[in-house]
Amino acid sequence: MIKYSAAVARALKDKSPVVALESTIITHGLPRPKNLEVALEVEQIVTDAGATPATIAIIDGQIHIGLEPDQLTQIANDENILKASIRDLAIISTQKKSAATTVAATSHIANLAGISLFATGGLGGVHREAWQSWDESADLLALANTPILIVCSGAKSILDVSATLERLETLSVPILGYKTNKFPGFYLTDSGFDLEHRADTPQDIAQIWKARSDVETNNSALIVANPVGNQMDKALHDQILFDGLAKAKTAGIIGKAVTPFLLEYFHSNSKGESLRVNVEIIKANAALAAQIAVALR
Ligand code: PSU
Ligand code: MN
Repeated sequence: MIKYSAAVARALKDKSPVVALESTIITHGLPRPKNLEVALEVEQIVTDAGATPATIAIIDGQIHIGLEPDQLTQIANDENILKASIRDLAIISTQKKSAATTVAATSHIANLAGISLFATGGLGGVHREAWQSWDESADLLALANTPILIVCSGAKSILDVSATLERLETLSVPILGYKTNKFPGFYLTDSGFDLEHRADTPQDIAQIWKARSDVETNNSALIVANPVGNQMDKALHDQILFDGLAKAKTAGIIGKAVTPFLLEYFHSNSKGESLRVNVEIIKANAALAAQIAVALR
């Protein structure tokens, strides 16, 4: 079912460090044509840090782990590419469609391949007003059920972060702040919520990851939350979020379209600031994931 790129196949065979990268961020999270440029740069960052990048996507029904540059170009330029979560995988592959994979689907596929490191921007979680909409990302259940070490910059700030943290606690998904005791806020350094645990080196994180099997708590993800260095202006962030949420409501945006709609709203209204931060966090998270992968050897 899975096709590996030559580089990823070799790395897995040699048991050398591999970092999974998701594709929804490329196709539904960043504007074209910048998305392709960023995707290529992120792969280079992983390579420079001593690991092999494994971008995951489905092309014409084939699940790929590791994309060649022409395949990356194809998905980045495809305006009609689907957004696949775990439940979509068998359908999309059988029907020979193309799709980018979310955090949930990427984690699932990476785990199938025995890849334990994964870098993304911000996790999905509980949406605002979820008590009415019931909109909760499938990322949460995937994190509860998939042994993957995921480096991110917290949950997306478009979400109800408080509720997302409560759900992660219920689902027994551990969170480590990287050099911080604050849960990062995606576009913002600090979401306003404290974290109980932190780690300050890739080596310390690798040690915790390994220790999980000793106490049999290795069935879930381990979240490493890495805050952005230079955050978006808070007032600008809050204003765009307020306007975007109202726009999404009047436009009747629901389901899997909500997150891409709001991210696009940010990118179109922040004069490049949300894009700058989104790119910065993806790069920093990819670098840290590669360092942890190297430390795990
Ligand atoms: N992080 C980003 N940009 C993104 C995403 C994460 O910086 O576009 C994607 C991930 O694929 C994540 C998805 O799984 O957004 C969440 O979508 P939803 O809320 O529909 O579950
Ligand atoms: Mn949703």
